[in-house]
Formats: sequence, C-alpha cells, structure tokens
Amino acid sequence: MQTELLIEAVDTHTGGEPTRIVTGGLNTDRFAGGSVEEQRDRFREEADDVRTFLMKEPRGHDDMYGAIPVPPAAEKADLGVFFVDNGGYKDMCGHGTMGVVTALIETGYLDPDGPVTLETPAGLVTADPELSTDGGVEHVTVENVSSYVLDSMTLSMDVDGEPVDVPVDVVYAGNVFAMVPASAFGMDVTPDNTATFVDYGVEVRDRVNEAADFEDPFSGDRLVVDHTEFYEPCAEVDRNVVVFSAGSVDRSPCGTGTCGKMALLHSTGELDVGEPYRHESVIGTRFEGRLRDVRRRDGYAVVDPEITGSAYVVAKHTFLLDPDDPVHSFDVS
Ligand code: PYC
Repeated sequence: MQTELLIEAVDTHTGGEPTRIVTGGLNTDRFAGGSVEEQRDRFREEADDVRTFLMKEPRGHDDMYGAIPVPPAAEKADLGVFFVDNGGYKDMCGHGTMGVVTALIETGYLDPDGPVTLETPAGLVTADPELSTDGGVEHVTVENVSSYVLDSMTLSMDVDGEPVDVPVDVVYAGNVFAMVPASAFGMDVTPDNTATFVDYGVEVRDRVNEAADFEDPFSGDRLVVDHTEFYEPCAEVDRNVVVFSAGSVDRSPCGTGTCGKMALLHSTGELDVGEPYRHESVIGTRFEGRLRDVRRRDGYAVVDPEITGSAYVVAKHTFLLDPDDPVHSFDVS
C-alpha cells in the first residue's frame, strides 16, 4: 500500500450526535482566502471529494457530521469553521460548535482562556466553555445568530392512508427549519419511530420548498429548508427529533433546532427573555436554552438565543487513502 492522503481528525459526540473535526493534513490552499462562507463555497467546488471521503462509508456513515476549521476573515473571530454532513454543507451547527470547541481545547489546539468567537457561514457565534478542574470542558454555551419565524403554512399530507392537515412553521436559526408537531403524524418522539420520521421529514422538507420561495427578510438571501423538526411538548421537558440533509437523524436535541424552537415559542407568547428552556432529543439527551434578547424588526419577532450542552472526545483518527483502492480513489492533491 502506498498512502496518498493523511487527514487527521478528532471525533466528538454531543448528546449522542457525532462531529468529526479536521485537525490536520488537509491542503487548504485550494480554497483559502476570504470569508468562511467563501472558503466553504470554494471547498464545495474544489474539494467535495474530501467531504465524501470523511463523511461516507467506509470512514463515515449516513448520519455522520463534520466540521472543518479554517482561518476567519472577521477581525473579531478567533476561529473559522464550516460544517459538512453526508448530504452536503450546513451554515451553522449548535452541537458541532460544542464539539469543535471541546475537541480543540481538550487536544491542545485552542487556549481555554474565555469565550471563543467563531466565524461560520451563518455569521459570528460565541462559544463559552466551562472548564472542569482537570482542564477538560464540562459544557459549552453557544450564543447563536439571531433567529426568527419566517412563515407558516398548512400541508395536506397522507398519514397512514388518511388526509391530514399538518401545520408547519418555517423558522430561521442559522439553518432553516420546517417545524411540525409530531402529534399531527400520530407519533411520539421515540427511537422506534425514527425511520418513519425520516420518511415524513424528507417529504415535509420537499413539499415546503416546493410550496414557497423563502428569502431572508434582512439580507435578502435565498433560503432553502433543509431540516424538519418534529416537536412534542411535554410537561417537564419538550422533546424533538430533527431530520436533515439526505435523511440523517440528529441524536442530540439539535442546537440550531433548539434556537428555532425558542424563536417559535417566543412568537406564540410561550417563552420570554431569560426563561430556561430544556429540550430533549429522541435518545433522551438534553440542551438547556434561553433567549438573551428579543426585539421587533420590520414586523418580525427576532430573538438572540443561546444553548448549553456537553460534548465528549471519542476518537483521534489518521485517515488514509490507498491510490490502488478501486472504490475510493480521487484526486486529493
Ligand atoms: O446542532 O444545530 C445542530 C444540528 C444541525 C443538524 C444537526 N445538528
């Protein structure tokens, strides 16, 4: 075997959801320069093979998620990062930001001396790590980008052979979510139901994108729904499951999804500034959230959300590419 590619990565999980963080070996010259969004877009054009190499089998799997740290352009930022998954690219990721900051501190790439400002394709976010006495990271609080409800609609869907009106709220929280009550599909948010949630989640996402063109009201950017969040209000802690990209299931309570849910609850008068909001995933892991600020802008209720959760380092990898591998050979120079 003659090894052609050595990519170093650290794997974490946040509430059960993986993040594979590239820490070395990537030739960044092909996409260097400009904002993180511009670097991400050039990476997509020039180096998408690296994403599939790291995210898909045999090195990854259908629900794999990753983060690529890059130099930031914004003066205020300490670090740039963009997010990848099995199906493509994400503008922002809450569980991934917790994973990146935990991994980079615990493996010595980042000095743990206070909050870290990250430039993401969605904008600047702040991650504040709480350290344990042994120098590890206990949890990370992420101040996400401003979030708001964009639209509401009703989809007529076939659920178990019956026509059902499904209420959908379209919410921006760094990613764009179609939010639907799990009860509309007659289901509780439990692991047994995830395969069915994937089928309905993909259908809801596609139907919502077909039904309307979405535009960010402040930047004018075109927005595409890429996450479906099924929510289940519960007495002690709300539950949710998020289906995203090519039908991946978030094992965590979904960081941006929790921010989106808080924006939705604020718009219906159910969550005010500073109130704690606990959110539980389909496997029972939790994030704690709150709204730091709320305001009205051009008729939209805009919230500044934060979420807190814990990530754990689970592996360090050196990924190899054998040029004679008949299945996985591509130009990575
Ligand atoms: O934590 O924001 C998140 C996220 C998005 C998709 C998977 N996780």
